[in-house]
Amino acid sequence: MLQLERAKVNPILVPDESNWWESKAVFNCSVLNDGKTIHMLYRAIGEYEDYVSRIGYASSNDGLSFSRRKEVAIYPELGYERYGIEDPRLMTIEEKTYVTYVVLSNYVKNNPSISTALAMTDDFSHYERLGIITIPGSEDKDVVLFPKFNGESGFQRYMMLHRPSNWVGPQYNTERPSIWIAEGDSVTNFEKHLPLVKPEQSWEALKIGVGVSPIKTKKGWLVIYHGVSTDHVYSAGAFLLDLKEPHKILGRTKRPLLSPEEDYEIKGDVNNVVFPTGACILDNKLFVYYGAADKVCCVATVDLQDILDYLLSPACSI
Ligand code: BMA
Repeated sequence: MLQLERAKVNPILVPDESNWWESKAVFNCSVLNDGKTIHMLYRAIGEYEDYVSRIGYASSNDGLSFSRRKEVAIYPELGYERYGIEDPRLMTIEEKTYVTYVVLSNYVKNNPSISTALAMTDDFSHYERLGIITIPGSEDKDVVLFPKFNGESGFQRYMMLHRPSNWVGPQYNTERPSIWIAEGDSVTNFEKHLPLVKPEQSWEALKIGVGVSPIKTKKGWLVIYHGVSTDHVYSAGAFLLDLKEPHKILGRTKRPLLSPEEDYEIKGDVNNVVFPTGACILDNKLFVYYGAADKVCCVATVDLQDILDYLLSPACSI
């Protein structure tokens, strides 16, 4: 059974009490490796009363040691962002850097409805808002876009994975919040939504959601995701999609690759959470970045070839 190996230096980012907006919690970090620098965006909490999230920026040369910028990278600015911006996920599409992030329509404690927005950046300092990209009322988060997609016909399409929590029941052909796939003619306009991956095992029985933007490998699109059990334990798993026909699942982990075990994953602002939100490849190793217990940022690694072989082997489904 394959497992991700936690970095010895975990947690790699902890709250900074001297910086108000990230003084209580820093978690759910996403990364982008541009070949020179590993850029990171992470969710930050500076107070518990309203629990409004902001997004911070850090960078690294080795994927383990990150230096942070003092200023907030993205703060709630527009009307639809007012109650917090959460869980940034970075991706490159046609050489441009995008970030999806969750936006709330009300304070966390007032049971807000949830959407996901998209922004674009050239420098990780300025973020051009492209608006909400999910369907109103779908309670949609865990949204990532594919890097670039050439379909069977060679026709260029944009593809998205998302998790609309409200799309459950017979009319949606899924009993639990599932990972959906959609196609679009631009990065902001998606259609042809279909359920792709549904909860199957006990560790993911309550709901599942994608963690990181699909990683293009020789064997297929590698996707890391999270699953939540009925007792609210968050774990990480993976699946592999066909390169040309991403609606085809080539392999999927039956058991989690990482579950809460360490103190920093078991105890925090929300206990028992391993929430993968970022990944990059360094020296043929897959670095998976995750939020632990909604409190700190961590990383765990696996040999890229090993995880691909595993996903394509019978061992994966035992
Ligand atoms: C999800 C999101 C994440 C969070 C996780 C565990 O629904 O809100 O930001 O890390 O729950 O609490």
